Amino acid sequence: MTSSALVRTAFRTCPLCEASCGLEISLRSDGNGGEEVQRIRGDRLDVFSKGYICPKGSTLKQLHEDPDRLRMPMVKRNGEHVAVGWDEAWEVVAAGLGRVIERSGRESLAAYIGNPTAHSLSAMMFSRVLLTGLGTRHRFSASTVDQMPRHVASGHVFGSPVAISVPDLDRTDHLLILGANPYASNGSVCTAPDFPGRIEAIQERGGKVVVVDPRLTRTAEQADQWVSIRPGTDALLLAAMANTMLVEGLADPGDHIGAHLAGLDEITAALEPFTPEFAAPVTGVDAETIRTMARELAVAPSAAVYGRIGTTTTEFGSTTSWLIDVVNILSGNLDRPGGAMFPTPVAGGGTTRGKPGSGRGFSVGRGHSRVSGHPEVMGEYPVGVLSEEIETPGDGQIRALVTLAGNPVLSTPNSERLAAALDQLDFMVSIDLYLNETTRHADVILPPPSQLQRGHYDLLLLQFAVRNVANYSPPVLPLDEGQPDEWEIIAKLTAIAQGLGVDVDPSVADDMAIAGLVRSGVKDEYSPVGGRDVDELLAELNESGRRGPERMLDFMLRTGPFGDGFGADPDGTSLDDLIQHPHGRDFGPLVARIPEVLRTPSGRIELAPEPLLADLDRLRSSADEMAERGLVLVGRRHLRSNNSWMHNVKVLVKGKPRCTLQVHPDDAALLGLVDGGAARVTSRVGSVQAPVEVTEGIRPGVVSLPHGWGHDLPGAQLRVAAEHAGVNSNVLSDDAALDPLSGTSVLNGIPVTVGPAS
Ligand SMILES: Nc1nc2c(c(=O)[nH]1)N[C@H]1C(S)=C(S)[C@@H](COP(=O)(O)OP(=O)(O)OC[C@H]3O[C@@H](n4cnc5c(=O)[nH]c(N)nc54)[C@H](O)[C@@H]3O)O[C@H]1N2
Ligand SMILES: Nc1nc2c(c(=O)[nH]1)N[C@H]1C(S)=C(S)[C@@H](COP(=O)(O)OP(=O)(O)OC[C@H]3O[C@@H](n4cnc5c(=O)[nH]c(N)nc54)[C@H](O)[C@@H]3O)O[C@H]1N2
Ligand code: SF4
Ligand SMILES: [Mo]
Repeated sequence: MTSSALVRTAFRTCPLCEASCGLEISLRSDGNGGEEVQRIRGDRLDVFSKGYICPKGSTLKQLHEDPDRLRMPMVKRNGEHVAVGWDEAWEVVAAGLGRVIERSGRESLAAYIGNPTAHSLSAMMFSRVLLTGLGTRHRFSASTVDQMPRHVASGHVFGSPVAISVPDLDRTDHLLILGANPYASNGSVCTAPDFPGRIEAIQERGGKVVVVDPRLTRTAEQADQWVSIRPGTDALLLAAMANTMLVEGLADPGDHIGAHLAGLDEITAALEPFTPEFAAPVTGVDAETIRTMARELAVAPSAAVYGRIGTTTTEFGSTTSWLIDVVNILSGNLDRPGGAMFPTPVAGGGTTRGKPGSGRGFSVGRGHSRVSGHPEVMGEYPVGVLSEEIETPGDGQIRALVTLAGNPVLSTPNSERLAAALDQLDFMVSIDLYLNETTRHADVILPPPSQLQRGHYDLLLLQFAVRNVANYSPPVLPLDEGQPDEWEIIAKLTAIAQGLGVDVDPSVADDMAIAGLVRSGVKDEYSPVGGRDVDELLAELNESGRRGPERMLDFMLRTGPFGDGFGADPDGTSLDDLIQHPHGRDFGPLVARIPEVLRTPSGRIELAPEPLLADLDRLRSSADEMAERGLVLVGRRHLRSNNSWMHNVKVLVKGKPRCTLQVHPDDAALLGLVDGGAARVTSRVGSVQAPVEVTEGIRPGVVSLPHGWGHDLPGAQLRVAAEHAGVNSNVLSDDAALDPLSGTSVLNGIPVTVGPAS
């Protein structure tokens, strides 16, 4: 057999973005008794993605083989990172954390959980273990530079922060997209492989697609209508659309919703001032366009409103997310085919556990951040306050930080301040694949295995999928000699932080976690295993010999809405069942879930929750000031990027530089900028220099820089990325600017001044 002979084909869900495409991976012999990846392409038989793949999917091979990807722990000695063995790394971690806990207490520990946590089964399952084990309230994550406003709105309206409706893409007749560009991002908080194809299918069946965005994106180009909006003003646009429906008698939530709805009168009154004429000068969208958008949405046979990053990372992020629900409800489109529907996640999620139809509801503020007093939201604080919590002396000052799959130095606001703050820490440990802009500050970096060396199930993202599907992928390649699995690293770090010493077996934390999971299932009288014997269930789970995330997943699948219920439904699913289905299992289109999905104390949809209603006053009184704003900065994404961390893959970064400042020709003339020249962009907190790209595809008064660049910082080890460094747009985003309801940073609509670079 030659070294290139095909050995086998493996199937795996791509973990790189939220689209969850199925991959077909051909493996050949590596000539040393092992296997290597020959080729990756879309899996045509995948029940959800049907062969779709984007240019990033095939780079799992390059990521696995990247010489810069860490294979050994790194310890910082005299300012330089050196590779060490695992035992030695654990010693340094135990000493470092131990010292800080002894001197300053557990409240001086902090954790930052980054985005790829959502794309790793290990990290999803064990980040909770870590956060509980650290025993600190200083918890931060990428959620507060992302989707937290969506959770807050859903929490208030439906009673659970994960009761999030998604557009029923495959059946809708009318799709209104605000602040999302799925042709670049492949969709977010709406899991839909080949999102572009699903948009085109709406048009092919005679439907209409409208895109609201300050930039003429590829999605807007494909759409039937582009509505160019002034950044940060979507809440006003939506309020005026809702106002139109109410005033013109077009508002009809439908019989299926009506009986379960509270707050219709309150919202009708509260929206009265938000006429299209009021919204027009602020949004830059004329009143007649707003009215037409509202009418078309209300009369379409079915319609759905969908908003993402351009709506959440703004100063009215929560209110905008809420108004999306309001418009979906008033137009009669919530919870019906072709409208905005709630998925039924196969591996039981927050909306399929506990008593159906009502619950404790949602609240925030179980604590406040020490320095600025921002309320806790979903157990965490705004990442925008991380720097001040490190810098400000006093009780509870952060002295040690754990990062898990995060790169906050590039991804969170006022980056230069954060980078300086990280240097003041007594100890920092990062679980990460790379020595990058953030982990260069760490005393220890603990590398997980590559994506291809881990099992996978999209536990989080399948909760937001446009079909009810399930797909498990076993590891494609074995672990390297001596390499712990990602969950073992997290579990061991947790145990060490708890003072259990460096010799602790990660299985201890794992066994505790699975027992806790089973106990909570047994305690839930609505679970198929409610009231059953914990030990008996554990014994049955253990028959497979599984541990770690796979054992937990098996339990969640079996007790989920399609599960075998440990005997209750012999035809139901389980991890064994999914292993028998390497292309996934399809449990069909979304189904109506009101009222059972609700978790509000009233058992109703709370259309007019108090905190959001109150925020309408802030919106109204900000309108004049918003209308007068000068030049503002927004972000953007590119299909070949993935936040900050895939710029070390050559095939993705080759070609002309993509980290450019987009400027409208009118502004370019006014500001003295030329295409290909350099601009200086300055905000309240920072200043960067970027190459200018003059384009008609952006609204006058708006400039755009993508985030996740700026790979020229000393101490990182990203050889390819360093040659395509770009600039970090988050040097400009203001850590003090946030949506007060969710603590989410304002990353779009940042006031800036721009001129030629001197
Ligand atoms: N290729 C690629 N895919 C990705 C990622 C990536 O970095 N690269 N990141 C992943 C992640 S973590 C996420 S959260 C998702 C995000 O997914 P999307 O939300 O689709 O992200 P973007 O492509 O940035 O689209 C946001 C759009 O909002 C517009 N916008 C900015 N300000 C405003 C505003 O005030 N109002 C309106 N209406 N629009 C505005 C921007 O011009 C931009 O076109 O993408 C995921 N997928
Ligand atoms: N200006 C501006 N800023 C933004 C945004 C924007 O639109 N505009 N978008 C925001 C959004 S939506 C998000 S989600 C955040 C992302 O913010 P972060 O999550 O902080 O940053 P990422 O760039 O995703 O970096 C991920 C890190 O995880 C590591 N990593 C990758 N895979 C794994 C893995 O499997 N395990 C482990 N342990 N580590 C891994 C990478 O090496 C990298 O260090 O950025 C936000 N920042
Ligand atoms: S769209 Fe997302 S999930 Fe699909 S191949 Fe590309 S990166 Fe992977
Ligand atoms: Mo994100």
